[in-house]
Amino acid sequence: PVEDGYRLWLKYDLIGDVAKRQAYARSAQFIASSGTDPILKTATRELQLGLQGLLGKAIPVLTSAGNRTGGIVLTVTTGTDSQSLAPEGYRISANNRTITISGKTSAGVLYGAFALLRQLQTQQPLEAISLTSSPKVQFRMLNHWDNVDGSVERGYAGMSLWKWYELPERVDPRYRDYARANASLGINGTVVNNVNASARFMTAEYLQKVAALADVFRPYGIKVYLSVYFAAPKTLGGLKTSDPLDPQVRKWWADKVKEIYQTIPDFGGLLVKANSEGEPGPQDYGRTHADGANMLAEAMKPYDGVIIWRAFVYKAADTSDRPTADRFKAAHEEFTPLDGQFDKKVIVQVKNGPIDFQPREPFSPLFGNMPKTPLGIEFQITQEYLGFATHMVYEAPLFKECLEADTYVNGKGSTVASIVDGSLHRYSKTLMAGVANAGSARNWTGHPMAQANWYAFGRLAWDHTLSSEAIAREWIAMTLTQDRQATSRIANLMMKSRDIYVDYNTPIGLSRPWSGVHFAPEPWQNRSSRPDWTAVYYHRADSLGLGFDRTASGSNALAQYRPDVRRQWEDPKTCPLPYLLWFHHVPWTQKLSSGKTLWTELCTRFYTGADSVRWMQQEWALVKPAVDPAIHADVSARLATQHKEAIWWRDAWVLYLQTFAKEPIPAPFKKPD
Ligand code: GCW
Repeated sequence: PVEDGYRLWLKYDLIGDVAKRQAYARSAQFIASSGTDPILKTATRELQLGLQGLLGKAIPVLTSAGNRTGGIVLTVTTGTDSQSLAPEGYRISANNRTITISGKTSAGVLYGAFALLRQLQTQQPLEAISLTSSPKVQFRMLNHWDNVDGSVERGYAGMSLWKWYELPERVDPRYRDYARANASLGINGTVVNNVNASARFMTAEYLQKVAALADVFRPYGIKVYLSVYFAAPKTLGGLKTSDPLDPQVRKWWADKVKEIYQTIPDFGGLLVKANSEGEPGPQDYGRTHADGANMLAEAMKPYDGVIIWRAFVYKAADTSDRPTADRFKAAHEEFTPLDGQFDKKVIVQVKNGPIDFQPREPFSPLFGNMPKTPLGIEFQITQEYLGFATHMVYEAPLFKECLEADTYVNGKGSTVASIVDGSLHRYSKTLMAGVANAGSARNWTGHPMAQANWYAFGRLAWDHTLSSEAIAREWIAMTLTQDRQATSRIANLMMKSRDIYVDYNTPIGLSRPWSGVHFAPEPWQNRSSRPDWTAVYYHRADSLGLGFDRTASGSNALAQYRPDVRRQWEDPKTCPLPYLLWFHHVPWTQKLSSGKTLWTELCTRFYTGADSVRWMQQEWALVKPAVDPAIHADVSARLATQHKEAIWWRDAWVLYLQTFAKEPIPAPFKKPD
């Protein structure tokens, strides 16, 4: 059959190397697993399924190994050797010709089973295997921005995976494959509806539908969560208000949460976008984000669930009524005064950067500045600002750049990751969320290479210390090819892809050069109902120069960072080039740390960026013999589109900026494409 990408990284094709296969088969003569725990059963079945494909034969499942050796034993144990494990961690060890996968919980064993399969998929030896791994973050979640009508906000891979009109009676088999893919990465929660939420998800009718999904996900250790429409008490409940301090409103939510748990006993919790981009919220009644979140936390009190409250806020007034107003500063301004006021069930979910998932942003200054409030991080896997599903952008380096950034809140080494994983401020809850890129497209993500972004997000949510390149190589081996040369070539391509995109799209700290569509180049766009919904608000090009002054002479957003960070970034000479125009309005003819003037550096980036896509095409052409022909052709075609669009980006920016810079395009770049 034609390879269509449906199987993602769970292909389990027969291992071609006979000697290797036989060696694996000697270690996997049987699986021993007992008990009726549904997640343990899943672990057993997944292992059996994977091994059958990889080894080309059925592996018997026994309830106990007895005195047999040469098999794989799955065991949930609280014994001494699992003591150092987190609840969902696993240990894989080989002893006396027996491989044991153990965990404190059945979920741990499930993750161990997938980890063992990964060893085979990437052709690692099994004989002396010894792996211990615990997730660094407790809530590892996908956020779907999926709507009732089947559309997906910022989704580029078809329609929603969830067929609300068929549920709960018809349960698409695909839901299970979705759960398998997530469980294989350790993802343990999914918010199934858009944060721009429809109140309909709070109706009995929709809760039944969501319950049917929860039934599918449960044996994979995945809990469902829902986004809520804050004004539901009014629109759905018929109350006069949705004021979080109103007793009737509080009762409405308490009853609603009770109803949810009657329908979905292991429901994960609620995600809230409030007073952001027109969504209702507690501020509509003069209350704070903490008032709103705490009201929901109170309703959640009898249950295990959590309240995840988003910090993605920027009031329109912030940009007009104060001379130093700056959207960059909004979340920090609204949320840091509330530190310590949130109920312990609440996690505040913060986007990685201060603006909005731009191709390159500095880390959000909220990280480090709310020591008493568990802050989760929200990344965007779907490529809203990264070329939709046509550009190849491997996102792990973007995620890592943020996670490894040093906030200096407790001195050197206070990385964003150390805040998110709870180690720095001893958070009681930790969370990493990714806005999903999966849809109804047969291959889930539209761009075949975008599967790697789902994969990388999941792997990093489990262990943020993994390197982007190691994750890329793993994914390539499991998904595309085992050819060594081709693997290196593709990994190299992936590793460079994000910088290439930034070069032709938003180099040196430019951002948001578009209006509504979020992709077409419109750096000239200057009209909107709000200034911060125009492109010119962000780049501030004028006859003198380019960039947003966020130093003390400008909006002073830099004051939200610790002195060690601020000092480096507030001096244009020491500010890293990739962030320069985020913080400085730089004269066109100013010499940069690269030795080039701003204008020449910009042209260099735009032109080499677009040229590099041609390089990507050439590199991809070279791996043709090692990759499935259908996938290869698909990616080739998308790269051709990417090249064409990279030139659009380059030309739109360069010609527009030239009207201010009044400088010629440097000679080496004046060549036809
Ligand atoms: O920038 C915006 C996106 C919106 C999204 C919003 C958010 C869900 O363009 O589509 O709405 O971010 O994160 O809430």
